[in-house]
Amino acid sequence: MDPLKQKFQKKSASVKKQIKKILAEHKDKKVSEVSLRQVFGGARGVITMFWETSLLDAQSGIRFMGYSIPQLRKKLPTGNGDEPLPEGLFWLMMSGSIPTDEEVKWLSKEWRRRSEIPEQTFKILNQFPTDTHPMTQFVTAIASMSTGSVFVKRYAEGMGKADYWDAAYEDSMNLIAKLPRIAAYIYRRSFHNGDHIAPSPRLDWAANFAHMLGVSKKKDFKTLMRLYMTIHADHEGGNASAHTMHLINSTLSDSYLSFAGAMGSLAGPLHGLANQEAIKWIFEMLEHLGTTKPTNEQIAQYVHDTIAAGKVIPGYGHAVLRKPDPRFTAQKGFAERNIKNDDIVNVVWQILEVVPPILKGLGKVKNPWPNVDAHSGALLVHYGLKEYSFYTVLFGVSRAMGVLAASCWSRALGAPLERPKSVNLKWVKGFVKK
Ligand code: CMX
Repeated sequence: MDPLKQKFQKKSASVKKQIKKILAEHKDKKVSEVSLRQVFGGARGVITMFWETSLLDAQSGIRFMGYSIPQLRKKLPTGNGDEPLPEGLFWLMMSGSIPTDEEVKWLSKEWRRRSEIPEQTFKILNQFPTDTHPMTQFVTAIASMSTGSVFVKRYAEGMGKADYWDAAYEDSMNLIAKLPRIAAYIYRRSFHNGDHIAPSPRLDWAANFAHMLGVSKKKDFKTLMRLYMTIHADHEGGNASAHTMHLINSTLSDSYLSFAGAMGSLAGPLHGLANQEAIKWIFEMLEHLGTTKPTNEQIAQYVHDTIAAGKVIPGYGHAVLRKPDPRFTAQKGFAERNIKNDDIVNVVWQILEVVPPILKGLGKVKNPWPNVDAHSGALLVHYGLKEYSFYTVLFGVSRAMGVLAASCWSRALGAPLERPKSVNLKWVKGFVKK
């Protein structure tokens, strides 16, 4: 058994035992009461799911296995730069402990070993017109690889429940290993005439991804990809992509089909596609104003016009967070350390001054602060990755680590089929009468 699988088996067995004990004593204690407002309002705040890999606090933001993003930047092994290797985060989410340099090196090597793409996936991708949205290509490519699912094969052979986690682990590792190559292939066929770049056998997972995208030879771009892949990985279980993954996977549908569904959720503009929408909105504003150096007053007017047109300001607001997103702050920190005098980055920082007071003034927006999607585009544009319809794919490659780690946890803990209750108007009227 490989070293990470061993650690996961031990850790998940211990968590399972603790949950059993807690449930034996407290299973009828209420964790949530649901109001009609929540039934009609997207189930905000209703606790219905167990998600071990990360927990979101409305004020302080995301913690992965208890560690905040600033703590991860200090504690996780880094690559050839000052940002953490995403391999380290995946190890942490599976084992609960910070890995050593050696353990992270092992995982980089293991993902390289598993990274070969089935031939049919390239063939299927090549059927798409090159102007097909990259997320449509990404979802299809992921689903096409389910033919290699270890879970499906072993289930057909009669695998018992106790082994589900082992098969889910194999599928998760295989899928994460393959995603950078798939994503880079989509990028190069869509925007660089199919001029593909072969993977490098020497690089870590995120640096190899940066290398295959081929937009910048700068060392900083590889460093940015390590940070980007780390901070987008997980945001507890209730966000739309994670929740979709959890729901589909609860039917014992394989990791590939479950993750393809999750990416369908990520592709909506209120969720992951907001990273495309945020930079598109900035470019449209600059074109409208005829300058790359707008004043705060000009930006404020454009914000008011956007809201008056019945649209949202992409990259701002959140369903849970009530403070600036630490993932935004981490990207701002990267820009402050590595990027000097970039017009688009400066505009992102001006928007940070202008937008929150305007959103606060509307009186209905619960969180006027920037989220993860407000900054990422400016960093990518700086390094030459300007084709913003691709940005949600980058988010998706990273998100795979969190939701697939969580799916291993679900199988190890014996999570059942998910099946909440819905009601109709007749039921609601009867309920209100009572
Ligand atoms: N610009 C303008 N209006 C906004 C807004 C924004 N950025 N954020 C919220 N609002 C509005 C809502 O549209 C809603 O208006 P109505 O009552 O007229 O429908 C009102 O304020 C209340 O919304 P809320 O309770 O504060 O926020 P929700 O939990 O309903 O929605 C979110 C959260 C993220 C969908 C919303 O803030 C939004 O649309 N933001 C812009 C899109 C975005 O950046 N999404 C990415 C989120 C992060 C991610 O998942 O990747």
